[in-house]
Amino acid sequence: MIFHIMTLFPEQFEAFKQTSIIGRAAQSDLIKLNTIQIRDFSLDKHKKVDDAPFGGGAGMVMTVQPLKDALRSIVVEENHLKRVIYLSPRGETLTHDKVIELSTYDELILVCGHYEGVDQRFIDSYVDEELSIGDYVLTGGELAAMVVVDSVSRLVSEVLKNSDSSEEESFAMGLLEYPHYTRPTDYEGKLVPEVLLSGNHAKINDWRLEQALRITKERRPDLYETYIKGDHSKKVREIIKKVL
Ligand code: 9D3
Repeated sequence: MIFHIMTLFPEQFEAFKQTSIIGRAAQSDLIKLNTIQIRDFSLDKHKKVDDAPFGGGAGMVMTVQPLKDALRSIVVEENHLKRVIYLSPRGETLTHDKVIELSTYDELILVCGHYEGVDQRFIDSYVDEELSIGDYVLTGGELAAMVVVDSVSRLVSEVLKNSDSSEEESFAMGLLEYPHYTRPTDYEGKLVPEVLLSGNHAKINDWRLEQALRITKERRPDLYETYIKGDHSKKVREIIKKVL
């Protein structure tokens, strides 16, 4: 998968490139991260990329020309399925299902806005969808783009590893995770639950499901209600009844 990131701050992606799972996956050619400095495409003599909003108001708006030319400079491989995404507080919120959907593209073009945003005509002409990462205010789209790259690329790497761990995962399964323990068995008098030391894997799985149900019921009653309404085996229904 290839991620093209259009940004005024490509340097923000340097550490991310080297240390994230892309850092490792990129070695294996599974994931490529390509940053594009939007300012390089400004035809203005001072390399200006923004201007005052028509109609007045605070802040500046990114102009169409550098964005359009930066986008046109991106070469997408033949037969590759691509999608242009503008990171924006007005976008649909990123969820696990959306991450799965995005993982089906070959190339994602992520446009990071700054200032008050970009000229609406760029969005109307070139953007396939707008994405937000949640209801809080960031200073620009860069961190949001890194969230998209991280979540999508780890899924892509995992699928190609053919690992089943994604099915076990909380948002895939619809439950929050059970608690984890490692050495030592006694930390300042706080002991590891005995069942985890028993070696009885059927019992351990039941215990973990019960814990996951309890924590989900307490912290995410919305996820809990959806989960218990679903279809389950006799064993799982038994554990649900115990937690109810
Ligand atoms: C004054 C109105 N503001 C809208 C809430 C203006 C504004 C705030 C922050 C315009 C742009 C931004 C920068 N944010 C992003 O680019 C952004 C973002 C976010 O702020 N929250 C969650 N997801 C995203 S994705 C891109």
